[in-house]
Amino acid sequence: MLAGKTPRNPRSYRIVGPQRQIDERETPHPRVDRGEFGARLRDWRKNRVGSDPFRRLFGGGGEGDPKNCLQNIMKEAPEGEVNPDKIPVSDPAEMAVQIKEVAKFLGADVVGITHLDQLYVYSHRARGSSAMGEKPGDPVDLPHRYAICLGFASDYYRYMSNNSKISDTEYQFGNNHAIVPTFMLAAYIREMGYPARAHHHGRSQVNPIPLAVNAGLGELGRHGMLIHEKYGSRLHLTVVTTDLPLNVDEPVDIGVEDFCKYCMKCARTCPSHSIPFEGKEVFNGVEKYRINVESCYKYKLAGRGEWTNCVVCVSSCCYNKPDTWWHDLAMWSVKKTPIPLRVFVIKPLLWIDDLIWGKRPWKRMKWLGYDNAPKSVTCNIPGCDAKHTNLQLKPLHTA
Ligand code: B12
Ligand code: SF4
Ligand code: SF4
Repeated sequence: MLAGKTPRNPRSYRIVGPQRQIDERETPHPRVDRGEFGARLRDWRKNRVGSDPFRRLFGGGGEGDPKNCLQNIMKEAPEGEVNPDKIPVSDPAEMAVQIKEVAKFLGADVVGITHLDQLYVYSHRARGSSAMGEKPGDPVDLPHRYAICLGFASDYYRYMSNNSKISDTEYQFGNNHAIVPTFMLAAYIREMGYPARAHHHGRSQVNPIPLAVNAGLGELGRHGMLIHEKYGSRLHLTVVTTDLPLNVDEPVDIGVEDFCKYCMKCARTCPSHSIPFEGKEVFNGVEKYRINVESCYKYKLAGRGEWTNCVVCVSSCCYNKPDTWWHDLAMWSVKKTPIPLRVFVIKPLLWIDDLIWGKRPWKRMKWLGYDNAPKSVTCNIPGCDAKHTNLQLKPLHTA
């Protein structure tokens, strides 16, 4: 059992017992690949990429050449050497400022730094990487001291077209778009003479969410994701781990804990009913909200060639708003209100949210020849004669 470093005052989760490192082979993607969530989902994962050339750019089995997909290429990219000519660092606070500026220059929208808690490093790899000399099942050795957490914002409007080819393209692009800046930041630190490793969608040895919460990027929401004050959950997360001396940030309180108690908009809009209306639960020594991973994953089957990644909970979340003065004002008023009184600010804000944005936020959109207008879909479950549409809110058959 490894000791975790509990940062000061994280409100959205609580360590209540001993934690252990997670073996990446226990996480959902390898479980689906092993058929643990059923043969249909396993086969879908192998063949989910259809005939759309834009979708094929983002990989994922089936048609298309993996060499046309950045994510696949970067899985096998070798890590460069650490420059032997080390640049001395006399002021870790100044270096943290510089690193954040470089990360933003390279393309990150938000950056925070925390200690690399070994509890959030996978104990073993599920997949190998020949470039890194790693085989599936190898133990992970990542002795770095710091985790630089990067967030890359997706487009608000394209996500609001959920679930469609447009929101799917935006989501997939985000995964790929975050790879190059993360790779370059790690390379920059190695050229400064310090070890550094990039963890992104192509290859990651860490769970970015707890690290990002501890680094002050946001708080953990009821839907199980990090919520940022300005971008909500439409942030793709990556991490650079390193030994470069850096000052660390503290967790933030942006009111997520209080909102999630009363709001439940994600739980109401989730088409597969995977988000709990109930309270938090304890898993691996941490008390936090936890979604039903299996039903969420199976809902991907409902995409039927139109989309592969549901983002309904991301776009429904009341923190997901365009960059406007009134969103800043709402956030400011919540943060300035003492915790016991927040309910009096939050309840009216939630009422306004439903009134203006709707109980199930969604936008019609046409883009690059795609159109997300509701259309009927053919159900491929034998014997089903229900009329389904691609936007149907009731659960589709996904088993
Ligand atoms: C496998 C996976 C999935 C699976 C399973 C999700 C899951 N909850 O495990 C499926 C396909 C269902 C999925 C769905 C989605 N995913 Co996903 N997914 C992952 C992946 C690759 C691994 C997650 C994992 O290890 N889960 C297994 C265990 C650890 O899960 P768990 O115990 O339920 O814990 C979850 C949280 O509570 C938190 N967590 C775990 N331990 C601790 C400890 C502490 C202290 C804290 C605070 C949090 C925390 O992390 C877990 C992931 O959500 C991560 C990237 C990564 N390397 O971690 C992205 C990731 C979590 N997914 C992401 C996104 C955006 C999505 C989707 C919107 C898109 C989609 N449809 O695919 C949905 C949203 C579903 C949801 N409400 O969570 C983002 C979240 C970004 C953010 N702002 O937080 C991530 C981080 C990818 C990235 N690099 O940006 N995903
Ligand atoms: S991604 Fe979709 S199905 Fe999964 S939890 Fe979010 S809303 Fe529900
Ligand atoms: S939609 Fe509401 S309950 Fe769900 S994560 Fe966002 S604030 Fe929390």
